[in-house]
Amino acid sequence: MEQNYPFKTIETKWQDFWEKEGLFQVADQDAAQKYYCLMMFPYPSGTLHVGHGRNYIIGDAVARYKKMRGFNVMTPMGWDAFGLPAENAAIRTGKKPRESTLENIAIMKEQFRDWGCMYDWPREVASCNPDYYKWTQWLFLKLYELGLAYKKEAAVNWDPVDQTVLANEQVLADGTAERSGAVVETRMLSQWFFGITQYAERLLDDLDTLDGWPERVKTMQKNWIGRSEGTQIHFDLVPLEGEEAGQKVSCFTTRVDTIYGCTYMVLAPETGNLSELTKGQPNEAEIKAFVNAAGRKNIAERTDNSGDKNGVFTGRYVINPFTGETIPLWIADYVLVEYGTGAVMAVPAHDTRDWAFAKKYDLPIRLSIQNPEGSLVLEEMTEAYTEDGVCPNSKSFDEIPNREAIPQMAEMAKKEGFGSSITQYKLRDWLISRQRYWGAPIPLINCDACGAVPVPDEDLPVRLPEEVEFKPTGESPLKSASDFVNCACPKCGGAATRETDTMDTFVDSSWYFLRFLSPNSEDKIFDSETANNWMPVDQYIGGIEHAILHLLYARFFTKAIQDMGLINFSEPFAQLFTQGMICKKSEEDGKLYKMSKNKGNVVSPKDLINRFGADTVRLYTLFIGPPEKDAEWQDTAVEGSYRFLKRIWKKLYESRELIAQHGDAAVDIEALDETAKTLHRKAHEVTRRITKDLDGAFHFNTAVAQIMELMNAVDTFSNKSSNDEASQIVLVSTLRRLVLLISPFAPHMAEEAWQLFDGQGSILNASWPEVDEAALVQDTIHLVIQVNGKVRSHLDVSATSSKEELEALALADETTQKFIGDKTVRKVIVVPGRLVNVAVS
Ligand code: ANZ
Ligand code: ZN
Repeated sequence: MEQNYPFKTIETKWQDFWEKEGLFQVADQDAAQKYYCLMMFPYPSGTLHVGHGRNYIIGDAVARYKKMRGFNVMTPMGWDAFGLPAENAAIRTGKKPRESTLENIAIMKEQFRDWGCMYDWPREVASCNPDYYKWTQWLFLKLYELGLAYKKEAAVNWDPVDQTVLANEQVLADGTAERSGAVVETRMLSQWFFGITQYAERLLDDLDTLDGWPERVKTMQKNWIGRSEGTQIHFDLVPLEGEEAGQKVSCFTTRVDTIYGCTYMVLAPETGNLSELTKGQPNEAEIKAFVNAAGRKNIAERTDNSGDKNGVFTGRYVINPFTGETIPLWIADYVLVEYGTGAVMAVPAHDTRDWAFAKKYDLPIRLSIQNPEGSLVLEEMTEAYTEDGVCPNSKSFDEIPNREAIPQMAEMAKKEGFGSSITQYKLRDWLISRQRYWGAPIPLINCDACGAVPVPDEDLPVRLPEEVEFKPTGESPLKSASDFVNCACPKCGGAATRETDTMDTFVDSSWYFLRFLSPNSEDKIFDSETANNWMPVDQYIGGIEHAILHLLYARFFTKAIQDMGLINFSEPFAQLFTQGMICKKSEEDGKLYKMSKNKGNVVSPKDLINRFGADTVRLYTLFIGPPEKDAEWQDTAVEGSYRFLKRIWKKLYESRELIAQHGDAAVDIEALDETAKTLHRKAHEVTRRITKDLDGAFHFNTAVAQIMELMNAVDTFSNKSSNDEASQIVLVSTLRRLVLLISPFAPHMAEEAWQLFDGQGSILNASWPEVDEAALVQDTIHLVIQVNGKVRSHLDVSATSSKEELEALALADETTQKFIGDKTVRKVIVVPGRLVNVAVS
């Protein structure tokens, strides 16, 4: 053993060892006592900073801990390797996306190794490899067969910077693109969708079964799915001369109770048959111009309650089926074509947006809810009344409390055939086609004779052509790759063309956890039995930014794959942990920002690992604060972790002969003096607390603090110990325990130290230390004695002393007596087990 903590040699040595021994490799058949520990697989963006490291270091600590607890830990790693950055770089530099992606993967793999993060590398997958995306395409075709993948003309989010459409999930609340930051526009385009809405109810209901998920994430998903109970009402369209009667305009409302106050109806600008509907109207040109302008605005802008509402009259009328009244039909930009039926029965008296619109365009307003006091007067209202009340002006429902009116009115609509109760979801189908190159090609062929024809299974994968030109035209290079585009129709053999859209990369990451279980399977996507045995993932770890997108899609895929009969479970992730972000002060403005290249506040792990070692970086990362919270990285504090590890090392070095002598000799509690007993008790107390910290929760920071306390106790002991054999054995046993306890956090040092005790093999194969209840029994306690709130004396007293005994002992104490002097004792406060305060005056 070297005297000075030789972290460099140790770390290289053990990283080689772990790799050679494949210590984190599990076999398919090890699923009994399984623990599937998964970190979200990263996008290979290049070099990782210490902020990224948090996720992996947490995961590695969990995996190591669980392995020592006797679990068969499955902890695979791979690459979410398709995506725009590599393609954008290709446009800038000409370097092929595959090349730069593979380079980045190599760099990041090295970084994982440098951190001491161990994975089951033989299970590695990269979503950009043909043997992976073959199965992404295969899944697409299965969904297509089931009617869950389809193409439709739709109002879509268009990102003018990245030149591609985006899923709703990829557009932020302020209407900008999550990735490029561009203001997103609305366009009508023919696109591929996955029918996630068919799973809306299950995705919502099953959230209740996810006890191991943070409430916050479940709430976000719930809101995103957005279940709404309401009524669908069909209004008759008043026919123009020569037009057929019987056309209907349907709307979705959650407030059918207000229908007697509906004074007009509004359509979304993107309504399909709008031009037909408004053909020949005197203001036809104005309508066209309005529709175009609305398309250039984004959804957030259009639906914002406080924003300006714009519209135009269609020249047409509909009939309110409840009142029989003829009311005008308008178009307004606050109505979304994608929600409900894309039409709204406007009730300006009771809906804020309708109120603003009616005021602006001077449309009639009628009260249909009266407040409980009966004090609402239309002429005096300055805004919509959106609360509950009773229904005035409502014919047979007159004066009924409005909440009771809702089911009754829906019932009537149903009976009369002009409506029904329905459940509506905010969730939209998942738009998956991207007009970009670096993704999995959609495996369909368009034939003039046969229409859309799926690529036969035996022809998968549809490979991405590698020799394409990357030009800043905003068009996918696939479009101009004629070898790729032109093909024979699998059905009739005639000339046909391939789809040139690729799939959203979230498709790739929606099923990778299943591929990890059968990474080399060539003839099927994965082995069902293996999947059933190993799934669900026991612990999933990743960023909160994936609370909606990735996690919802992965849940959807799991359910769809279950419905294909390939698996017998319906949720992929039993426990979810979302770590907080590492922030750092920016050099520019001194403010705290999430660590990122853009902010110029990135700390590279490389320099730190060179100076202090990986164990220091790991320990600091885990100690920095509660892992679910954001934390500030402080370079100077890293040294603190380094000093702590050096201190442990020094102690081990000084004790090397004792360790050699006593190895794992058992502690005989009866033989211990008080000092030795105290250390022994501390070691077991700390074990109990750390185990608790790691089992239920992810309290790494308090676990590390416990280890520091234990180390303090070791030092105190060394100064006071009587150094008899029993005391030596306690010291060795405590050090042994400390090494085991710190091993998930500082594994390299722990492995090296373990050799002192054991002489061979990995500490990962050792058992996590047990807690001996007998060691915890405390027969003396340390009593603090205060006089008038100031600490004046200490006493070691029997742990079973009663309050009265403690009071008596304190007052009898000589030092205490000295401080009381000739003053009078007014009051004695006893905190059992800890403290006595004597108040005198
Ligand atoms: C009449 C009404 C009266 C409404 C009233 C509200 C208050 P949630 O709860 O989010 O589901 N709506 C329906 N489809 C719409 C669309 N495509 N674009 C914009 N708004 C739409 O909201 C349902 C309510 O949102 C519906 O109930 C409808 O307005 C509006 F005093 O109908 B309501
Ligand atoms: Zn054909």
